[in-house]
Amino acid sequence: MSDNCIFCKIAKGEIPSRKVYEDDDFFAFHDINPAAPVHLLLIPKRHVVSLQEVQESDAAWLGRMVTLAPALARDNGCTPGPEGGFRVVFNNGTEGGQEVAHLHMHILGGPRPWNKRA
Ligand code: DGP
Repeated sequence: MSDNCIFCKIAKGEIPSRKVYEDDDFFAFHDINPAAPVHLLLIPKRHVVSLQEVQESDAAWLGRMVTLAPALARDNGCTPGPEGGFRVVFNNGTEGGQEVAHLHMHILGGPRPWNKRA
């Protein structure tokens, strides 16, 4: 955890959020500025800045993070199956469009049309 990180504070419950999921390692909540009918953020509780910092030893928890996405999408309003689906986005670093310096997966979905920003 990092003391000055807004997403660490959200994961600890120090800043309120619309939580949709929590376990020992991950926390998921609604994005405050949604770019789609469903716009969730899935974060690791450990403070990792971006994918630029991860190493091969992080593969297991990163893999688990990816496998959480479909259930979170389905359970929060994304249409399952090939006619539905969802988008995942990781922004990494300033040129990658990252504003919050704590690794997060955007999970976006719901009926089109919606803004592709994330
Ligand atoms: P990114 O540009 O990838 O770093 O996206 C950060 C996202 O985090 C952005 O879509 C807005 C969202 N966000 C920032 N601050 C808060 C907050 O305090 N609460 C919630 N729920 N979302 C936030």
